[in-house]
Amino acid sequence: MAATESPISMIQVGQLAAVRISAADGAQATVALFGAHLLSWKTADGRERIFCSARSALDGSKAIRGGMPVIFPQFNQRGDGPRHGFARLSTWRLIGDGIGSDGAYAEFGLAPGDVPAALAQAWPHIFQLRLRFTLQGGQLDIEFNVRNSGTAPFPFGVALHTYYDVGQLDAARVDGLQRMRYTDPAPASAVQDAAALTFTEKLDRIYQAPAELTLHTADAALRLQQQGYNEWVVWNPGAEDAAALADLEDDEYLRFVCIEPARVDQQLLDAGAEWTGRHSIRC
Ligand code: TA6
Repeated sequence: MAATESPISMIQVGQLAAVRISAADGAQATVALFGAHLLSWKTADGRERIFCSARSALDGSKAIRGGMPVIFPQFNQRGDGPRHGFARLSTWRLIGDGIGSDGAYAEFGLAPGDVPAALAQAWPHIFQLRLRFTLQGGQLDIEFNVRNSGTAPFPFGVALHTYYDVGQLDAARVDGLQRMRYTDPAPASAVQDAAALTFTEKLDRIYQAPAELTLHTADAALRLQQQGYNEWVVWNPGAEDAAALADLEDDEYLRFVCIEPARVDQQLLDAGAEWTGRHSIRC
């Protein structure tokens, strides 16, 4: 691909407009403008690394089930707005693309005018978000930036709620969490004894984060790194909760694990200040 050529093309997924980012070596990602939501990431060998439910809405009527939902400005119910925030329910703008030394990239932006008024009511602040996906070979980098463009501090939480396609859940394990403290939704905290985290039943944990961990799938190892965030959230709904989710096939929980760099509690960002979280996934 010539250096001047754009790495992106516009496509449609379901009823959603999406951006396909193609690196020169064959790596490819698809990002819906609705939510700036990563729907697919194929490493240069052509393998899909991301899970997206066959039953997901793809029409903007509700959040996409799978991929990489962008959680902002609140994690789950830790705020007064919609669960997991409005970013995954708003249509972002494509604000840039190109090819750099780290690979092909596309960048998306969200500002108050892009957010449906009813969703923004509980969090009426002046902000700018930028989200950049950069890919090449077996690596995907995601940079999230929030700027407070208003005149008063505001609180925010953030997470990249990534659904990894693990092939078979019983083959998945996560290394790097031994001796790490975690909470599940119940506030009590515990320390992980096991060297590896495996998935035998519903699991929903928030770990005080080491900077790096490794997800082993049926046939690959993915090194996950984060910078700027505070936690890793690890989630699989298990059989019972999966069956209660209308936008997930009953047996699809057997194919994915969510691992999310996160800042689960809302923290203040000063007027005029910005915050950047970096996440990199290497296969
Ligand atoms: O990140 C884990 C979590 O907060 C879980 O508690 C779980 O319910 C999940 O997110 C999915 O949330 P959603 O709103 O997408 O159904």
